[in-house]
Amino acid sequence: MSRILEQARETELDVQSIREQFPSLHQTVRGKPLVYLDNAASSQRPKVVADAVARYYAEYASNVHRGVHALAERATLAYENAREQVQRFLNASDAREIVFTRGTTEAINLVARSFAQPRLKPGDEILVSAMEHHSNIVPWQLVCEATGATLVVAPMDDRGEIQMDELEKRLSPKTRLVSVVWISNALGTVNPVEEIIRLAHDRGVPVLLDAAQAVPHRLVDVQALGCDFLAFSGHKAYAPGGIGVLYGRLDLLESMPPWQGGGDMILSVSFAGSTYNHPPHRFEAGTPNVEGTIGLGAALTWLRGLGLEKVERHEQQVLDLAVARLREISGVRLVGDARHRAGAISFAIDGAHAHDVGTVLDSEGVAVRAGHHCAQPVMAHFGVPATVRASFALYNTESEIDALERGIVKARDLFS
Ligand code: C6P
Repeated sequence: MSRILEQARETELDVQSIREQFPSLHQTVRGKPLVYLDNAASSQRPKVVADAVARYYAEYASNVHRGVHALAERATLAYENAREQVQRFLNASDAREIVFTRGTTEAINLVARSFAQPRLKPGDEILVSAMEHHSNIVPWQLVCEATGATLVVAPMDDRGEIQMDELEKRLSPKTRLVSVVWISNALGTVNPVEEIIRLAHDRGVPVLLDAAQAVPHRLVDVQALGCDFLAFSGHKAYAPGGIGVLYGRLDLLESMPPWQGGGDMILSVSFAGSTYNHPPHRFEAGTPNVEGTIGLGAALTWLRGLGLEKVERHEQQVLDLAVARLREISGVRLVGDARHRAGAISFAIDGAHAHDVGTVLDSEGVAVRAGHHCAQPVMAHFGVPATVRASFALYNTESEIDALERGIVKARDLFS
């Protein structure tokens, strides 16, 4: 092989061999080969993750941090090893900065209840953007109701980009936290999070990043970013369901009270009062999702091993092709047109409801999501009740975009 060809291979993702690692991709749906484009909701899982979970069930299913027997010891080691795998994936400086949660939603609620609520007083402000997922809106509304603080929203423009000058204007002496989505699940917009963090930190305001749609698609380095909190879910990043992560700066986690009480989060308990464990255990009350954490560690180690720059480059090619094809289909309108986009595209077909389009695509074996994507304020901004969303993962191919295009043309011809 020539050196040039060899170099090209090294910088490219070997998508075919990756697809071999996903048994679920090799099936027919409604008589057609499956084209799975609902990755922003949940990705498919590689064999390496299923194997790691199966090994736990077959060999050492047990509780953690409790038993003294061999199986419990092995489960505890695997659980804490998964924490270190997540630490390495995020380049966090300390494994104690990794708190296991049920997902992004629980991670944001944890920060809202344990970090924000005790600090907020009437008149204080939490700043979010107009393109947040409901799980980065409602937890803040709940703490605002409880404390008299106000939720402030940085608007977006008609491309679906945050208006940065407006965001800056809304960073006031009353702002106590900025909580923004890195990549929008509804539009695919990639937000300038480095700049948002800089603007907030210049004013001494901490930042939480909702990285649910970023972690599966790009290199995440919490030290380079300098964010104070970061949340993501396993099931969108090739890992099991019901497991997610809150990264938090250690000094902040140490300053936060527990938000749920139970086993494992205590140092001592008596009826006179209890003392609390240190982070991260302080925030992990009760028996955790042991198999989920083991699967998460396996998934992130596998993903990192593939090379996230390669993953990002491949997915960008697939997404750019999808955008170019959709632009050429008359009667189809992209919803959101951000200059930096990753992971997902949203669109509407004139005269057709999103759910009907989704059903036609499903009949062609193409799995997409149709609806408001848990981002109703985004739908309201664009004046639509719902969109069709195609969202991509590292195993999607350019020929799958052909299938998407054929399905969309079929739906357009049927409904218009
Ligand atoms: N978005 C989607 O189809 P959970 O449900 O806790 O794993 O993740 C919540 C969440 C938070 N932020 C963003 C940006 C998200 O995309 C999601 C989940 C899925 O778009 C399900 S609504």
